[in-house]
Formats: sequence, structure tokens, C-alpha cells
Amino acid sequence: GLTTWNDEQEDVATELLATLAEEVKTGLVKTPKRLSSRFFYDAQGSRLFQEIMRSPDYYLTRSEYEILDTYKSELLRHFTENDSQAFDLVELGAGDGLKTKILLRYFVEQQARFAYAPVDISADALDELVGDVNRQFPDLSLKPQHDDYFHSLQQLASESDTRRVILFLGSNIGNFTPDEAVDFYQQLSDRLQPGELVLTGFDLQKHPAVIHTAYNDRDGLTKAFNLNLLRRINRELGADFDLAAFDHYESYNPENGEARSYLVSQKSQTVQIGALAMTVPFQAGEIIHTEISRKFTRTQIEQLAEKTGFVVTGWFTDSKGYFADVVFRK
Ligand code: AVI
Repeated sequence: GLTTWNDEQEDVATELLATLAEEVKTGLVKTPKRLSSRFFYDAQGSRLFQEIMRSPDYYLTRSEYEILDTYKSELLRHFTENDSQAFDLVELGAGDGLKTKILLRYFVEQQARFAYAPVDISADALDELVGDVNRQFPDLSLKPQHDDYFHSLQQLASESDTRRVILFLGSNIGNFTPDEAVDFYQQLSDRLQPGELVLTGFDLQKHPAVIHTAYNDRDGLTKAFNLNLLRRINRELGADFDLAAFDHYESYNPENGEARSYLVSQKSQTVQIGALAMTVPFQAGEIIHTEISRKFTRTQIEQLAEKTGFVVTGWFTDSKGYFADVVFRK
């Protein structure tokens, strides 16, 4: 019933607050300081990310949108094994589901037999998505889950009556370290049965200037998104970060395909974190590393599949060759 669901939501929220506290406690005493981008997505962070996805400089979303729109019928053939098989579409990090709705609409039109199971770390984004999908596709069966990827992976049963297709879109995979990425597919591989699929959106290596611009957008949305992490820590952990005293800096290294986000202290200052009884000193110009957004080569993607027990059975790119949606089959 409703009470149980609310209780569960509260448990998840309490757990997320505890992980944020732990992250801040350990991350801000490291040299260099660091905080994980997984904490970007509170209500405001999710909204800012939606704005980033509409920015003309953030090409990733448009590229993937083009791919899904162009290849939706081919993707459905992959998902149903050419045989109108029923499947559960499990989307990790669904967000506002803007791109996924292209697939949902087409699959519903084609009367595919499937249920949609979105998973997201942001309760607000998930609530919105569920409301939206219910309105647009009233007959589609929905199984939402408020959780982070790793936890939801652990909940993924190793056996299922319904064939599962896992969606991991938007280059979310790029926010993992190489080791985390291997670990992620290994966990999937361990839980999926032969014939089950993972469709992942990978941002590809390209002219470094294009990538650099995507993370240094003209409207300062990426800057606001990055700084919002400090606002969240102020609110949830009673800290007193002065947002005006920090700047956003993003570098892209074309040698290893890593875009990295930093917050930069604009002056020598001290920050109090009330809930942790912690005082954090910053020197002028000192950074907090907040995010990695990795860009891939085709070879790296194929090696990732091979290493973790998958076979690449589908490779779809946009007309510019900026982005790839790739089918891994267990
Ligand atoms: C969610 N993730 C794939 C985005 C990215 O591109 O790494 C988050 C983001 N960070 C800055 N802009 C967008």
C-alpha cells in the first residue's frame, strides 16, 4: 500500500543522506579534494541537468535522440529477438525519460508486449516520469524503482520469467571510472541469462573542442550544475559554502578521453560543515574534483563487452558519429 511505499522512500532518503555525509567526510580531507558526481541529482540538480540536455552546446542528448528515433524499429527487433517476445525494459538512471519516450511511443504503437521499469536516484525526477508516462501511455505497465544503479543491480534477480532488456542511456557509463565500468558490466553479466540484453549509450571520442564546449556551455548551466553540489551540502549537512567564492573548471584530455569537472576555490577560505562538526580549509585556487565524463573508442567498448562476457550484437551511431548506442547480448 501507500504507507509501505512512503516508508521505503524514507529509508532510501535516509540512506542517501548517510552516503552523502560519508562522501563529504572522506572526500574533503583527501588531497586533492573530491566529491562524487552521483550527488549532483537532488531536485534542483535534476532540473539543471534537464536544462543542460536542452543546451545547444551539449550535443550528447541530440545525438542519442537522433539514434533512437532513426533505429527504433531495428531496436525493437533486437529487443524481441525478431519474434514478438515479451520483455521488461529496465532503465537505469531514467531521469526525465525524454529519449526513452521515443522508444516507448513506438513500442506501444507496434503493440509490443513489454513493461517499463525505470530506476532513478532522484525521487523527484522519477515521480515526474511516472506521472508523465501514465498520462501518455495509460495502458503501459510500469514498475518504477527509486534507487541508485549499483543497489538496483544487486536487486536484479539472477532469474526472471520475462526476458530483460537493460537500458543505460545518456553516457551515464562515462561517469564511472574504468574499473567501475568493468565492475558494472560484470555485475550485469552475472545476473543476466543468455539472450538478455543491455543497450548502452556511449559518448565517443571526437574533436576535443566539441567536448570542451559541451562542458563549458555558453549559458553557464554546467557551472550552476556543478556548484549546486555545494548548495546541496549546505542544505542537507548544514554547511556554509559561499557559492560565489567557488568557480567551475572543466578540462578535457584527448589522450585518455576524460573530461573532468572541478570546483575551484576563488580565495583562501574556511568552510564549516555543521552536521559533521568539520572545518574544511581551502587555499586560493584549490580544487575539488567532482566528475569524470569519459569518452570512448569503439575498440574500448568492444573490449569492455568481451571482458565481461557479452557479445556486441548492435552498433548504432548518429549522422555525425558523435555518439553510439550499443547492444550487448549475454
Ligand atoms: C549524466 N552524465 C552523463 C552527464 C555527463 O555528460 O557526464 C552529466 C553532466 N555533467 C556535466 N554536464 C552533464
